[in-house]
Amino acid sequence: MDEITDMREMAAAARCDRGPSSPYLEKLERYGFAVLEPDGPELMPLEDIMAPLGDPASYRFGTQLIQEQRADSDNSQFRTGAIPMHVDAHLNANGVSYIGWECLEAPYEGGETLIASSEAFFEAAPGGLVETLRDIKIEYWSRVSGFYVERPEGNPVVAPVQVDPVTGGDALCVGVDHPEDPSRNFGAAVVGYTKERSRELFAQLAHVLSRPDVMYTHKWRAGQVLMMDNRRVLHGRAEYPADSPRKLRRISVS
Ligand SMILES: O=C(O)CCC(=O)C(=O)O
Repeated sequence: MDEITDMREMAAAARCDRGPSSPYLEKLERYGFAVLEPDGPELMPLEDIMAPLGDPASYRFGTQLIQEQRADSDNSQFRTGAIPMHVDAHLNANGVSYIGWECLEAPYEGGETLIASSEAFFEAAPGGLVETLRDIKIEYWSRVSGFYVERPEGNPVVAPVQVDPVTGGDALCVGVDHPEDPSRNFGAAVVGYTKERSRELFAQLAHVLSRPDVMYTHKWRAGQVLMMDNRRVLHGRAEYPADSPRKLRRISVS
């Protein structure tokens, strides 16, 4: 990853403006994500930012999602707890290559979006863990209703090491199970492992993914757009207080 050794440095390099000639596509290709700042007289709408990257990916709710607190929701997207690191669309029949979020209201505390570079993960992870990842498959299942377009073939079973579409190197394609949270959106288990062994592997993964040389913590400000290549970085969310605002608009494309 050139001379960059810390994800904060990478995030600084991945920053650009949100104007009509923003270089965000180059940033996205180089770093796997880009942060578009709302400075300048003209801001590109999120739809226009996403347009060169593919067609909007449909979920059960349609193609765009407003992410904010909703009373009595069983879906962690609409609550205030942490969301574990994952890539999108394991559970959705329509794939996702890029995700764009626009911040409509920033939380005053917490609620950071967490971004882990898959390339940095493979540089940081112990060799034994990477070898194990090459040998296993992980099954995922949904724990929420009305969110995903169900896959006709049933629960997806996915190899955690895939090919990075830009570098041709390894890409980490996982959702970390977090059984401590009884209301999480998805469950996951390593095929053929006992529950305990599976838990241990997810704990090891979560540990490496949270290292500062692997994960960047993005603190929101209103008007920013965060772009991600879902095939090259993982994401999650830090919890935030129930009395804080937090409103993001998400469009994913495939
Ligand atoms: O709210 C966020 O920052 C991330 C939400 C998330 O994990 C997702 O949309 O898949």
